Amino acid sequence: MVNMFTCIIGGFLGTGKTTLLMKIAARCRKKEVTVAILVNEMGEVGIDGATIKAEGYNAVELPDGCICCSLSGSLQNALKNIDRDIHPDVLIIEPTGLALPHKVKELVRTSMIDSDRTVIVGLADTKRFDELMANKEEFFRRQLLPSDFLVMTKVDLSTKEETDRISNELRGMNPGKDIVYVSAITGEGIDEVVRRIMG
Ligand SMILES: Nc1nc2c(ncn2[C@@H]2O[C@H](COP(=O)(O)OP(=O)(O)OP(=O)(O)O)[C@@H](O)[C@H]2O)c(=O)[nH]1
Ligand SMILES: [Mg+2]
Repeated sequence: MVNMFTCIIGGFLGTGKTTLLMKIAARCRKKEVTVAILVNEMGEVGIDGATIKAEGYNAVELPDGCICCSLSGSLQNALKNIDRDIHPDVLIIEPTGLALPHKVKELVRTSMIDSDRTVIVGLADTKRFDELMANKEEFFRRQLLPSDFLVMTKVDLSTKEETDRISNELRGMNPGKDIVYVSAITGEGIDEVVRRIMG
């Protein structure tokens, strides 16, 4: 049996995680790559899960808690069920915007599922970068630190100069990491993200 690989989409609340993962899933579907999506939400009503299912994807929701802490056992059970029942080529995990992706990666590693590779994509909202740096800098840094590569989302909302300035700041915080500019509106960067995830 071919093993699946896993992609964790990290990023603060409202950064564009669900929007990007739907684009990734659509690209995979075109290539006949099977995708399952595991989405963790804070509230009881799973809005993201419902949106994803409405598009016809295999979606598993873990609502009302955080998969990197209180729901870690539920995450590991869900992973085993996905591996057994769906066994996708690619599993995309969207943790809550308050989760630390390296903890999720460790839980994937110790869940004993057949995942060959786990990639962490770290999303930073171009439009809200300055606000987050002003108010939540330490958390923001910790959240992005374990990323294999970074994505600046919503670049359609900023000028090229603004985007480049933010990109320089992000690079300063994460030396040596590649940064992909992405817009879900224009489609910029999405193929590049898929290429990097698929390896
Ligand atoms: N202009 C623009 N808006 C975007 C882009 N990507 C996402 N958005 C919008 O940003 C908002 C948040 O996007 P989501 O994909 O729900 O963000 P999220 O990170 O999944 O949010 P939570 O799950 O609540 O943490 C939505 O209104 C999206 O339509 C983009 O590239 N450009
Ligand atoms: Mg979301």
